[in-house]
Amino acid sequence: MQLLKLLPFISQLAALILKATCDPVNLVFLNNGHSLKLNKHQNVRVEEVTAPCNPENKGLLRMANRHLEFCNGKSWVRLSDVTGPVTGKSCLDIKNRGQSRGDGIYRLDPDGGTHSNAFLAYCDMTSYNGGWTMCYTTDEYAKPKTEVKYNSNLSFGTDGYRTDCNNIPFTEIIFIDHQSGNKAYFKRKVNHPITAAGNYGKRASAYGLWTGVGTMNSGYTYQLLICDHSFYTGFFVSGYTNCYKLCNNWCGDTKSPYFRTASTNSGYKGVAFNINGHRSVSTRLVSVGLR
Ligand SMILES: [Ca+2]
Repeated sequence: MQLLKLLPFISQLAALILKATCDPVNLVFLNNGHSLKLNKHQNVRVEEVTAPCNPENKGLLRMANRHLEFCNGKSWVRLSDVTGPVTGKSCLDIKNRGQSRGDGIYRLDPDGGTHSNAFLAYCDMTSYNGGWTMCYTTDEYAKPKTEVKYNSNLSFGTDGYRTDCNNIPFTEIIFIDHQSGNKAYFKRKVNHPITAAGNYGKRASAYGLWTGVGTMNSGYTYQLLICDHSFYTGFFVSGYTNCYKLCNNWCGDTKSPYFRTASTNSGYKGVAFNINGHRSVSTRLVSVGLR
């Protein structure tokens, strides 16, 4: 009975903690199976208890060794292990530190220091050994310079997913075609990381040549554009045909494979994944990520 009395107070403390660390969590306050209305600014305390974790105590919270734990019906689980997303400078940083929990949402803080400017991002921790900070999913346009807000209602793999890739250092870029499941990534030949911030609009020669890996024509070396131009926005990879492209000048390259989202120009609509994109192509859902 004492445990049941504690439950609403315990739950509210958990709600406060979860609200501070992890937005997409909803808690329902229950006492004897009935939902409770709690007073504002109510003080709560979690105590160390000796209750067993069994199906009857599922959802119960306790303090143990100065950590908050909850009962999942079978065993006590430390809340810090399951709620607050892992934080790192990038998805690759999290992976390299051995803190990957697989594909999913993580908290990124590219400039380190205080985490007050950290944000949420989807990390692909499996494709080609993982560590990809996924920047956007779109079937048309994307503006990675300014569309940087993660929205939990637009999950990765659905049109509109976004996060802030501007300060993610990378030497590799991945394109995922959600229609076919095909993936391709490109590795900068000079193994020196760049960031999108400060590099928008440069001629592709600024980053040199890239090697393609995955489902693509291996007869090409590739080039990268990072664009925020009225003609084209977003990341853009295409073959190198003895000419480095600009965001609004694609070297008249009507042969090599393109990996791009839609141009605002009516002559270059659609989304290209491993087909020539110096023309309008069909629409398809793609994601782009960096590591
Ligand atoms: Ca920071």
